[in-house]
Amino acid sequence: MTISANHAAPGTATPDQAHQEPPENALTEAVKKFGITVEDYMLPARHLIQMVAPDGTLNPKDQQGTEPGHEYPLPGDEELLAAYEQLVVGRRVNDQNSALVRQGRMAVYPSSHGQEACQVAAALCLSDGDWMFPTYRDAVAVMARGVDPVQAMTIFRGDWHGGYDPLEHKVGIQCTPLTTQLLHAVGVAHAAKLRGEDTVVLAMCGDGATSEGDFHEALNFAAVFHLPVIFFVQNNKYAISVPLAHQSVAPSLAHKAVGYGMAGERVDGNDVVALLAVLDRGVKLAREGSGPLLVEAHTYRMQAHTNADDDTRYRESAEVAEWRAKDPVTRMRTYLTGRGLLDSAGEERIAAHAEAVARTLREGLGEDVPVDPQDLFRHVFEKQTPQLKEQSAMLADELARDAAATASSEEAGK
Ligand SMILES: Cc1ncc(C[n+]2csc(CCOP(=O)(O)OP(=O)(O)O)c2C)c(N)n1
Ligand SMILES: [Mg+2]
Repeated sequence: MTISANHAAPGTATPDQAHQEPPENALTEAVKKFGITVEDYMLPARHLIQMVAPDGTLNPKDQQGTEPGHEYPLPGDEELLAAYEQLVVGRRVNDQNSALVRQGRMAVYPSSHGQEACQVAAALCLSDGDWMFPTYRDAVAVMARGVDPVQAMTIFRGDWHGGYDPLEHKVGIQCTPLTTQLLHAVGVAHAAKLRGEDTVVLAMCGDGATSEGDFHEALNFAAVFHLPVIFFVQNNKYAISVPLAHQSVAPSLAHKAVGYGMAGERVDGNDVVALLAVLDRGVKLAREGSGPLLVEAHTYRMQAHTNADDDTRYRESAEVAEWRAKDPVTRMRTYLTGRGLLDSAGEERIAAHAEAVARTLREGLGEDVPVDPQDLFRHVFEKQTPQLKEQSAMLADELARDAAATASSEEAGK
């Protein structure tokens, strides 16, 4: 039987219809032009999609992904140069933030060092009206989407709810509770579809997050309601200290898509060219109505989970070294230089831009922000609940008593 992702809203089929083949839809239409079955379209290509090899050379056409329905055009030069600039900025920002943590200017930073190609492609594949739903590790993607760098990093200082306005930028708040953002993403896509808007939503998560219950609910809902969502999974091989093999035995994370009735694809997550090729086409098809897509990017978390983690306790340095040779930034630099698209003047300009962003972060995050503890209770609900009012009053009382005690001990010490 042919699998089809076309679905009427649940409960609308009559008993007779339940035994019929689902009607054709935009996905079956899209698949027709590839000349393959829907099953073959949904299954990931047999090999990872890779366009530029780790040594920076373009793969021969027959090695870029040749199966029908899994061929991707090379992105344009302008997009590739913009991506390279963001890669360099992203790397500099990751390293600057790690230094700010050591200086006590940031509480915590989950670095995406090594994953910058995923971060950049996630932002560049979207149009202005689209939405992005990031995790705690996706600050570079948030920045590449256009959020002010200091605002994007404020959450890691722990002194304010988020730092930026999600509505203004169409970027959800970076979620730490795993996979909650996928449900937010699906909700926004559903609302946009009901309103007849052509918004595409990119929902990000890690490999570990694919074992969460919310992952299942989000994917199933998106497939059943045929929503324009790209689930973008950065498989960086670890969920803190747990390697992927200890929490999933699926043939690949991209294969999980097929069980929900959506397409899955595996991409070299350190090859920004391949990522852009796959995501650009995914966004285009989703906008045209072909439903959700899961893209699994194979990458590697080069540093510890956060500054609170010691990765030498659970992985070998040889493994990290192996991935250093697949670095996304040097790969792209070699590729663009080899094609004559990047010269030393271009490099210098981009490096100066990256340095300016790092300076902005040092200055912006170096300032101490006065914190009002009552902010804990503001912006939670439109109208404060009785419980929040009670808690707010308790906190005010406690702070007043603390202040009185401090004042009297200072008086006694005079
Ligand atoms: C619901 C929930 N359960 C557990 C945690 C604790 N936790 C934080 S990060 C993490 C690992 C997530 O791994 P992965 O999804 O692979 O993302 P990565 O950190 O590798 O980017 C866990 C278990 C959490 N934040 N939320
Ligand atoms: Mg992970």
